[in-house]
Amino acid sequence: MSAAYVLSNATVATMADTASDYGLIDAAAIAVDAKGSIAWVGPATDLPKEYNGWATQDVEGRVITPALIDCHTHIVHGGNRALEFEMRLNGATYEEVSRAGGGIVSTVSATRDADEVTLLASALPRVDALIAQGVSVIEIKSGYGLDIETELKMLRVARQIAEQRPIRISTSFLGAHAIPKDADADTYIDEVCIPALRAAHAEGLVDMVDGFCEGIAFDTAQIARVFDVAQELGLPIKLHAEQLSNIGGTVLAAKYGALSVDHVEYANAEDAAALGQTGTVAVLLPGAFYTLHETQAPPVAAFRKCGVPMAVATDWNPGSSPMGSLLLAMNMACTLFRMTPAEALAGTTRNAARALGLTDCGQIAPGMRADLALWNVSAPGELAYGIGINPLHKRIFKGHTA
Ligand code: DI6
Ligand code: FE
Repeated sequence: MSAAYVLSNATVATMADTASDYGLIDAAAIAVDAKGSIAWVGPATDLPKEYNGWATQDVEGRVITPALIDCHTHIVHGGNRALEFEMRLNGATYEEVSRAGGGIVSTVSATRDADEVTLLASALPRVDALIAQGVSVIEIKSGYGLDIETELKMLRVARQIAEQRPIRISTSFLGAHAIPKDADADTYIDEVCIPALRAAHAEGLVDMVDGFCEGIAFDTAQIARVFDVAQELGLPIKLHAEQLSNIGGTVLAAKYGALSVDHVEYANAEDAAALGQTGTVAVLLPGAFYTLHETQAPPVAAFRKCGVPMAVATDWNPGSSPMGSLLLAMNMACTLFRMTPAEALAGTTRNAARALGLTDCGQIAPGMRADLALWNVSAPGELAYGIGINPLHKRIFKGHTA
């Protein structure tokens, strides 16, 4: 347990629900209590007397934001797909690579072949790269096992990461990610995916349930069967939807009160309206858009109009988004999708927390965890502006510099 302290002389982007844009406070102070929570934030001149006795750290005018949250990753996986990258650049499409037995299925073999120690050892440098950019929460999906044993193995490794590093991990069961080679999709859902979900849940390995609703993966009826079990188990859901085509995944997910729908390049105005009604977050993944040479951008203007909260994540995976920088994802969300820098930062803080169902982080406000990022920039808009620049000064995790 750390002692209580006050960070002073800061430019704070609170990203609070109640604030517009960044919720900027100049010449601000943040009081962090001994339990690692934020006790107070505001202009330093208004600091209540009760905090006067707390140790003060002058942050020399730096910008402080909530620590970042990467709300969509597949960082536990075996092998890599550099060969597939070359195939695509020689003319093959993502669907062709997938139908030729490449794509997700090739990562499945590599993940099945790797033991827990190997998987953990390959995931930790990815985690470290995100921590070095001020990330405090990472969502990690299963989905490269496609058998009961390997799905559980991936999730166990995801849980172990939080024991090895100062990071919070949220897990998503993504058994419905791809159809195993030579398998029938319906049989796979009923005989492998759903039993794997039940087993993983029984071991406490599942925080959320995800799926890939797409022509090359599972249709809405198959995904609905998985979601019914998620509901029965009391688990929140999210969905990879409308990434390559529109087959109704977004509307289905909204019906189930999903936390988020992810990718959504092919979502339309009706989809945006459905999300607006349920408060479901649209998670935008510019790394996959970029890697796949996609040209259809997600309907950001419609999301704005319908009040759909937007998040931004790396989708770090070996196929469609081998992207190890959340700051770069923010930059690309602005340049490729026309998000504003303030929306991009909300997308990796407040709205990313919401996409994970977390209510104690992603904003600088009393009662929230003191998960903070201190940046060597003079304004928060610089975070999305730089391309491949990491201006992190230091990260604070639950009150501790780490
Ligand atoms: N959509 C994606 O972009 C990733 N998964 C998904 O459902 C791709 C994963 C991969 O290609 O390995
Ligand atoms: Fe994904």
